Amino acid sequence: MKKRISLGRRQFLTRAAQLSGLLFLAGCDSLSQKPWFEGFLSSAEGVTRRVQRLITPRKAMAREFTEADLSPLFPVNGTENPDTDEYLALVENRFADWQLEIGGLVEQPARFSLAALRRLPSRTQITRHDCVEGWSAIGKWKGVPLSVILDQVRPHPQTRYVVFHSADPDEMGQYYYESIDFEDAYHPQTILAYDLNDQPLPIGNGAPLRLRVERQLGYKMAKYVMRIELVENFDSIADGKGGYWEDQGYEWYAGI
Ligand SMILES: Nc1nc2c(c(=O)[nH]1)N[C@H]1C(S)=C(S)[C@@H](COP(=O)(O)O)O[C@H]1N2
Ligand SMILES: [Mo]
Repeated sequence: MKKRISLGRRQFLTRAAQLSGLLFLAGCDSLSQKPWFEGFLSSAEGVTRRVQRLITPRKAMAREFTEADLSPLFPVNGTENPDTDEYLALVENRFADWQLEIGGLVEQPARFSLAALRRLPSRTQITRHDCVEGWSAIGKWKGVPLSVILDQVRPHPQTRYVVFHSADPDEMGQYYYESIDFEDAYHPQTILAYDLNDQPLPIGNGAPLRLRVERQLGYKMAKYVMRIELVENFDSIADGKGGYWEDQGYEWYAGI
């Protein structure tokens, strides 16, 4: 397993600055004028989420591309295979025994097999993925809108966040996790994807299910999603910052 190395906040900011520098050097005028770029810079500078929301309307759709724009190969980044006994057993049976579990502050906790998820309404979108490590790629994702799942489990009124728990632990035993708020959870492009480029999601890209939340940076898009938990706050989850990388200093709101 490729290890996830913590960058730390200083290094993260340096990377962010390098990335913006690279874009300028490359003469990416069109990129640098895009709202994601402003959002990225302002988040790196610690501008509050409220101000960020004034800059980038959250209801806006992320740009969608065409088949002709697809990257020849969608990269694998971070964990390449969770490599735990539990995960390897699921792979062995081609995820026939896998079930997505949804609980927390909901009226109707539920479990969905992969077949059940595939029977639900789906959305397909061709979007660009931007990683803070300095690469982007365009891929075609198909999956079930998160809103469809949320409607079935009926969140309690005090619920504020949706947390995604992944199958991959780091060398300290801390599992990857991420979270989004309800505004993003009900956004039409927020999907739980089971296909990439018309094929079942490869292990490297998060099989059998990964989150796509298209107006945010790559680290928000949890791969290997096993369990979804609805919460009012992050107090009881890991270091309480709402995500694996957030616990190490990354911004929680990674809007682009
Ligand atoms: N479970 C899990 N999800 C994850 C990661 C990871 O290491 N583990 N890496 C994140 C980062 S930083 C990026 S850029 C994307 C990479 O997705 P890809 O491997 O499909 O390119 O997944 C994100 N989601
Ligand atoms: Mo990333």
